[in-house]
This record gives sequence, structure tokens and C-alpha cells, in this order.
Amino acid sequence: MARKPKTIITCAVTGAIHTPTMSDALPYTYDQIATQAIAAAEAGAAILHLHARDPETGAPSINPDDFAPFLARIKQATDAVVNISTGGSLTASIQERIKPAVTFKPEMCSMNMGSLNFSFHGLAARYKTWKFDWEKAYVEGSEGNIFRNTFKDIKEAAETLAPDEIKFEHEIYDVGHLYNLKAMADQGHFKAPIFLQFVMGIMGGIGADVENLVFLKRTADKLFGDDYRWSVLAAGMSQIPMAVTASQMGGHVRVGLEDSLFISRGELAESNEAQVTKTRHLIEGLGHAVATPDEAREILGLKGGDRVNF
Ligand code: KMH
Ligand code: ZN
Repeated sequence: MARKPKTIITCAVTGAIHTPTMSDALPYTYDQIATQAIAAAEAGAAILHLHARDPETGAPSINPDDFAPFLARIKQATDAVVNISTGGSLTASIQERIKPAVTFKPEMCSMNMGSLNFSFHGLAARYKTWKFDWEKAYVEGSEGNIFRNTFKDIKEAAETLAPDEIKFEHEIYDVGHLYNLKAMADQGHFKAPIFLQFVMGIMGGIGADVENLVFLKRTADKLFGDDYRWSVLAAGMSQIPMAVTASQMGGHVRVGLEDSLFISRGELAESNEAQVTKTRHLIEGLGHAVATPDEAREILGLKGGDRVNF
């Protein structure tokens, strides 16, 4: 009998949605981001999806200077694949957003495949006081956010990054984004195997449920045949249940405090590592092995950790 393919766990360590008030575990200093990323890798995350933050205030940052300190530490301490976000701001231009990836030339970076309303304003009502001044307006203001990713933006990002041979984590927030990707792949912008991250449960995108996942996967099969690999991230409480579902359907999984602050219903996670460990145990308990970083490199066709610029 053919062996089951291994499951890649990505850990998205801090992101740009949650704020320090929401959980004491959310890392934002260079040391906290490095320490939690390294622990997540040791627990079984083969890929680390990384955003930066201002180390004083915890506000999301896309300044390459805020990435450099933790990238160096992570590289020294782990063999994990580093994936740098190009979606760390809902207001900056695409050229600003890709600067960290252009600077550090990681093995992977995110590539958001369409424009959408992108909101988390509903979270604001849960907090009466805030740790930092910027947080309340940031969270409430997301009610008016459009996350802009036009065809021209995506083309500019793909063309600028093409010489660096970075594998994209294509963020697919809805079924139409698969068609956007197909059109651009047909124009030669992306190399097989393409890597899809089905993003489920963001307000503005598709909801996190099994029927929707089956529809996304069926559509991807129709459009990309054997030329793709896929993973699921579900926002909030659905995170770990949908990750386990994806693994049972032959997909890869993404967890981490970027996408959910919880370890179980109503209980905050102590760390990224805790979410990775729980997910790993569930996946392994159901008979799937978890991929090492080198196995993830093989599955996704990555350039190698020795060809990055950090
Ligand atoms: N925070 C996720 C819902 C990116 O970094 O480019 C989407 C994301 C986007 O990870
Ligand atoms: Zn991200």
C-alpha cells in the first residue's frame, strides 16, 4: 500500500490582526517572536510564517529592520523554512508590503490572491481597556478596510520577486481567488507545484466549514490538476478542528497565534508551541506523520535554506 504523504505544519507566529490586549501570549518583541518561533519549530512546525511588529508598542510593522533581528536568531537555532508575509498592512502599497521579502529573499513568502473586505472590528467589543493607544482604533477601523490585491499588484509582486526563486504561499480567501490565480498562472507568473493556503473564516472571505473546504478543493482540482499542494488556515475557534479535517483530506495545515489565540473553545493558548503540539498530536493520533523542514522543502520544491539573504 502506498504510504500516506506527510503533513506540513505551518506556524503563523504573530500576524497583524490580533493586538497585545487580546492575549499576553501574543509575541511582539524581537525576542518574543524569535523564542516562540523556535519553540514552534521544535514542536513540529516545518514552516514559520512571519510578520514583524514594533517591539515597543506591538503594532504591526512591515519595516525590514523589524524583521532582521528575529530572522537571524531563527536561522541560527532551527532548520525551519522561513516564510515572510507580504500582507502585513492593509493600507500600504504592494511595493512597501513586499520590501521584507525583497530584502531577505526567504524560501517562501505569502501572496494574497484577490481584493476583499478584511475586517476584525467585531473583536473590539470584547475589551474595555487596551494595553496600547493604537489598538482600539486599529481594530475598530478594520470595519472600513479593503485589502487591496489587484491583478496589477499581484503581477508587480510576482515580477519583482521572480529572480529570487521564492515559493509563494497563495492566500485564497474565497473561490474566486482560485480563478485569479489560474489566470495569472496561465500567464506564466507562478511555477508548479503551486501552494494554496485556503484562508477560512475571515470576515470578508469564505466561512470555515467542511462543505466550503470540499468546494475549494474540488475547484482547485479542476483548475490545477496535479500541479498544486494545499493547506488550510481557519481563523478563530475553528482553527484546530479545520486543521485536523484538512489533514484527513490529504492537505497541509497552518496554526499559530496569527490566526487564532485559542487552544480550545474559550481557552487562550499559552503559546504558538502549544497550538503546534496539540495539532501535531491530533494529526499523528489519526495516523499521519508530520513533515520535517527538509520534507516540506521536497514536497513544495523550495530553493533551500542556504539561498536566503539573512
Ligand atoms: N492573516 C491571515 C488571515 C499574509 O500574511 O499575507 C492571512 C495572511 C496574509 O497570513
Ligand atoms: Zn500572515
